Amino acid sequence: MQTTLDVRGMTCGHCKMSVEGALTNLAGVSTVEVDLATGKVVVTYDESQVTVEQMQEAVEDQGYDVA
Ligand SMILES: [Cu+2]
Repeated sequence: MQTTLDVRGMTCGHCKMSVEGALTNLAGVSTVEVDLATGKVVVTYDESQVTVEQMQEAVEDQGYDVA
């Protein structure tokens, strides 16, 4: 499965790495592509292992908002 999260509040490379790291750490997430300019985060995942809600929580735990 693939989903696109709309993440608000990322401003620099460190933000990008924080979000990428938090999502990549979730079991079931295989790839994460962050577009810093638009805030779009494309996640490829196994829906039997992880939910979009868990991804949102992981991003929010890093201090960013998911629209
Ligand atoms: Cu930053």
